[in-house]
Amino acid sequence: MNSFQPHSSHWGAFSGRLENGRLEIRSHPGDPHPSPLLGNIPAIADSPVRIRRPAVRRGWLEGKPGHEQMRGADEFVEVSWAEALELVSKELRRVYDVFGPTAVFGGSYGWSSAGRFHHAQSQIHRFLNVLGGYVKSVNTYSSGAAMVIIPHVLGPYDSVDRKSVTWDAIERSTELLVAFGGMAVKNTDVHGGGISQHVVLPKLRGASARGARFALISPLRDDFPADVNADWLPIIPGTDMALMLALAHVLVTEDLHDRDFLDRYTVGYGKFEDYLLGRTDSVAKTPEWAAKICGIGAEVITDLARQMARSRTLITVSHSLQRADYGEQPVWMGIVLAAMLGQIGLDGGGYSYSLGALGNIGKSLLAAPLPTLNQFKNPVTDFIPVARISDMLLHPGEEFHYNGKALHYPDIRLVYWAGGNPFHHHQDINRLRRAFRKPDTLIVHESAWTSTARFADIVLPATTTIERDDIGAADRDPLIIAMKRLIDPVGEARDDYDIFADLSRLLGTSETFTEGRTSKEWLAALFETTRTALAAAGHEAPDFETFWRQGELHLPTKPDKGGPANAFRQDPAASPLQTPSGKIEIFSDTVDGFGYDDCGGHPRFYPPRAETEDARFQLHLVCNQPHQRLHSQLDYGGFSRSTKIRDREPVRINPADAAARGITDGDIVKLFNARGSCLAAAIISEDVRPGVMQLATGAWFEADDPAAADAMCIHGNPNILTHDIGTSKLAQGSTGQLTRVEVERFSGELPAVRIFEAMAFSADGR
Ligand SMILES: Nc1nc2c(c(=O)[nH]1)N[C@H]1C(S)=C(S)[C@@H](COP(=O)(O)OP(=O)(O)OC[C@H]3O[C@@H](n4cnc5c(=O)[nH]c(N)nc54)[C@H](O)[C@@H]3O)O[C@H]1N2
Ligand SMILES: Nc1nc2c(c(=O)[nH]1)N[C@H]1C(S)=C(S)[C@@H](COP(=O)(O)OP(=O)(O)OC[C@H]3O[C@@H](n4cnc5c(=O)[nH]c(N)nc54)[C@H](O)[C@@H]3O)O[C@H]1N2
Ligand SMILES: [Mo]
Repeated sequence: MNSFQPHSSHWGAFSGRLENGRLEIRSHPGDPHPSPLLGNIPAIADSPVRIRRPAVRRGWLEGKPGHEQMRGADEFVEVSWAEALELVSKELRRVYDVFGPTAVFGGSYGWSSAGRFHHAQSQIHRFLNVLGGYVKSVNTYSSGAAMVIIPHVLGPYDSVDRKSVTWDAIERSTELLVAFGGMAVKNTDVHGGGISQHVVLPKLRGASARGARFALISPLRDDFPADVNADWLPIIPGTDMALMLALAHVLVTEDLHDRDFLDRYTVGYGKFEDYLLGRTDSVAKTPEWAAKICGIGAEVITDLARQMARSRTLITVSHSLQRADYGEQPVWMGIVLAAMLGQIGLDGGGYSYSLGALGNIGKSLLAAPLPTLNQFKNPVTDFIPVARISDMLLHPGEEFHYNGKALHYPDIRLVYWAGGNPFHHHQDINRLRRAFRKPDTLIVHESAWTSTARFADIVLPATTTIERDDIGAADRDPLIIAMKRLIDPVGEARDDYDIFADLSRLLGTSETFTEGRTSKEWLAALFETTRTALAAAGHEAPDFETFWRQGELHLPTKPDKGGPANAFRQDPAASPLQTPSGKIEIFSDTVDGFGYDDCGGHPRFYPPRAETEDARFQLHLVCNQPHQRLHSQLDYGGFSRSTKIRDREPVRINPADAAARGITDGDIVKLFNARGSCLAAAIISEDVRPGVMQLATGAWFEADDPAAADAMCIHGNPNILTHDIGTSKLAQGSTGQLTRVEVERFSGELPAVRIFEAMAFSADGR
């Protein structure tokens, strides 16, 4: 019998062993609430969709003019590693020599895998930096709007996000938790880098048992755990600003706002109040005004505002609220509401951004540095906000606005991706397909034939974590894990590091890139930073070999001092916030000075964008995170596939909307709007507000006709429907969470989903 070996993933620590050719997985014994996502892992070992050999797209290989138009519809030719590396290195050399590093897009956004050394993002950025740099992307799909607005009004994003109100404080002191966008436990299954203990559900239960109450503001009832009794306010998607303003309106008109707090800790409240009460635009933001917009009754709003003023109240705003048109506004307005309640910095009260979005947010900070690979410095200063990728590829040289600057899109010739899946994560896939047909060359490292790999010119097969040794560690997770190789590499798959090391040799940059180390030597070297820091602070500090033998190591945590908000509350002059005024900016002169028509000097309600008014498409589609996988990762895994119906991604619809369209449970339906369409399988559910449908992200995009300009996704990827417009000129964040659609029963012949099958290769024939 083989013994179970420790390992880790973004969705939990676990151990595994290969027994009679089958991969067996066990959750970590210290995890109180292990994630069902572990059920996706065994398929890694033998899925036909794994990439087994390097492959090159025929059109690219033959180099005929116009061959780019065949991207995504062409055949692939398998080649040897030697030939593949030769092709990649020559093409890199050509582009760097002829066009320079500003013609290389290496942003390569994506979650990659857990593991501190074989972290694909770190590896590709280090590799490209040594070669001369690359055009990068800034911010994330997760939090594109918040990362730009929060520093203007509350302080550096990191200090706000990382030092949020803790779960311990919530369990101890919160009386009312008002969750804009909810707190779906499925989201806390994951945390980037790893999570050895899933505590959110037990903590919520603990707070509930003490008598805390919860207000769930979401179009979906299951955005809060069912056994933690929350009041569900089923809001119309995209309208939280109206509700928040009305809550503020009640606080002012009933004199429930904390004037002393506003005077002492904030700037610009007066200008905001003029807007709130309608002195500047003749529209008072009353509960009656809001009710018509957000679908929550005026009495319910008034009552909630009163409860908020009476209780120790924590306001949370989810990532999802800002992954939408004008997403900066609700993030900012949540801060303003909390300031009006005057509880920022009190135990279990105030404001917390994105609490409940990821499993380690709200846990204690670590008192030791994590092992981290140095990516070196990127000499190129050109960048795009991450979700502007199609704009960049389609409109080289064109001007765009971002955070007070007018910038220009670079002219990209080569795109290199490792550890991300743009054909999962980006909006308006039909537009993305046009954009990805523009550059000369697209190189992708992948472990499986994802939709992105199928769109590439050169595909290099990468190992997954279970095929290599690594160190597992994550922000706010107290366990470092010896991630031991569980299976041999599948096919000819190689580690990203070894691929980049070989390419560096061909390109003459090997010494700098590898520093002369093998992977195992790198693990020991990276671990040493953490060991030294632990030893210096007098903590247990085993050497690498001992750690590797033991399988895991507990890291010390910092005592919970309540974060920066706490010190600020005690003495705002001695511990100012890192904003221009040192205070909470309810009005920001900086943002106002940018003069944007879509993000002004104080939070406000912007009417829906014109395209959402198209009378043909009036159902709201919520495109949220999937409960059955992490994004698109391991969509071919057992747990993810067990949730599909007739091989399609499930879409939920309210009974009234289904009945009006003659749709019954389990029907294959077609969702469509002006940008595209997809098939999905209907689940009829009262947990979805009327007028709203919900289709999770992550089903691998599969075109009905790969050559067609406007393809239909036959599998159920919502990004064929979402629009590709930034949140505002301030942040240019992704707005993928929400879109508008119509739906009908699909009556045509049902095309088979083939995206998880083995690729067919063309015989070489060159
Ligand atoms: N409509 C809509 N779209 C969204 C969202 C939404 O709410 N609505 N959410 C957005 C958000 S928040 C995010 S974070 C993004 C997520 O978007 P991504 O992070 O791009 O999604 P993943 O599926 O995690 O993609 C990671 C890819 O890396 C590969 N990979 C993993 N490990 C390795 C490795 O070691 N080496 C190599 N070479 N490859 C590896 C995996 O196989 C996978 O294909 O999606 C965004 N897209
Ligand atoms: N299981 C699992 N967990 C994950 C991920 C995953 O892929 N799988 N991805 C992780 C990542 S990268 C991130 S960034 C986080 C994302 O964290 P979030 O962005 O917060 O997560 P979502 O599930 O996209 O959205 C949460 C809920 O917000 C609600 N919502 C949508 N629009 C509105 C609105 O206009 N108003 C209100 N009030 N509510 C709205 C939806 O009902 C949705 O279920 O999740 C993380 N957690
Ligand atoms: Mo994310």
